[in-house]
Amino acid sequence: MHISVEIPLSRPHILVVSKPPPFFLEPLKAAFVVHERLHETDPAEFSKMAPLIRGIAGGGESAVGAALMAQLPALEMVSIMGVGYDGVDVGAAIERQVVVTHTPNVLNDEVADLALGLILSVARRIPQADKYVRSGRWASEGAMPLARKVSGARLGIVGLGRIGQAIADRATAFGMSIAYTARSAKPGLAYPFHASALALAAEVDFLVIITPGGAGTFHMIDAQVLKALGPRGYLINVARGSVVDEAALLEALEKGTIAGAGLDVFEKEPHPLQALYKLDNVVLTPHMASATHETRQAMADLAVANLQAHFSGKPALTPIPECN
Ligand code: NAP
Ligand code: 8YV
Repeated sequence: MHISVEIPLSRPHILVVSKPPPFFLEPLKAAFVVHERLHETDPAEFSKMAPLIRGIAGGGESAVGAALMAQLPALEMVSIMGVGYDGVDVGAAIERQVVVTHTPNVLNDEVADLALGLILSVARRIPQADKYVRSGRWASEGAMPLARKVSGARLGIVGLGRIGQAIADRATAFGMSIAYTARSAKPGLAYPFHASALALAAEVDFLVIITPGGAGTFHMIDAQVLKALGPRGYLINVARGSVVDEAALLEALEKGTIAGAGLDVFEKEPHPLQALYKLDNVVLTPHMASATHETRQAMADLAVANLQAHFSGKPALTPIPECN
């Protein structure tokens, strides 16, 4: 028996391109006619519905390319639940006058907290210490080898934007000295500016990466930068895997060119280089810097609010800078 479902014309049709958590999907379904990954699950049905689709909702890692947009003649907006939007072909969106939005600021604290967590974890060897206790080595072998002090150390921040500044605030409370690099110096901030990641790396103990991904930052952290960071230096990446040359990083970690690394993001997710798993001087987390109930809820709320604003005739709340 064929059941035909009547689709209300008044509610805008939205294509969801990620696997959204319920607290993102449910409000979307309440406000819009949602086609959940229809382009992947049922291409024939998708080609029938495509002319109706006016919005795309996705996550920070979603790919929204020119080819997908070209199939959606009524597309008006792309709402990303995440601050990074390097999977979106922004040029193609702008050419078609499609507004792209993201979720800045609501995750600054969370990502900065994890950056500090990774610094502490890798320097104080917290994951190894946990294993040391559980495996009985404390009882059988005595105290663990000594670790590295974080308070008072020199921190370099690559990308002193919204999250970079939240990292600097936390590091200040740890008595760390702070220096940074970005595309341009920030006249309102007292921290010393270095013109490149290479120059900055040579001056610090911990180098934290918190720039956007994409072509502008691809492999900005290469073998030369790691060499400048040196055998007592640690690399922390909470930005995007593409910013770091992962093969060069692996070699630096294996040879002791740098002391260690704390990594939340990888070139091919969810498949970090397997050789990293064997190393004792890295702490690995699964791209989870914003992953708490509170922050993911705030991100989902903002991503939905952007769609609602646009489709009720108001300006989007947080368009990406290129669409402003
Ligand atoms: P933001 O406020 O736009 O700050 C980005 C900073 O990066 C700015 O200081 C910018 O310099 C700098 N930058 C950009 N391109 C650069 C380049 N080619 N060379 C040197 N510096 C460059 O962004 P945000 O909100 O802090 O977020 C930063 C990024 O963090 C996001 O784009 C995302 O990729 C990543 N992120 C990761 C997670 C995670 O789960 N691990 C979570 C959230 C965000 P100027 O100020 O001079 O332009
Ligand atoms: C999330 C992120 O992994 O905001 C970003 O740029 O990388 C993270 O917050 C993701 O985007 C959630 O959709």
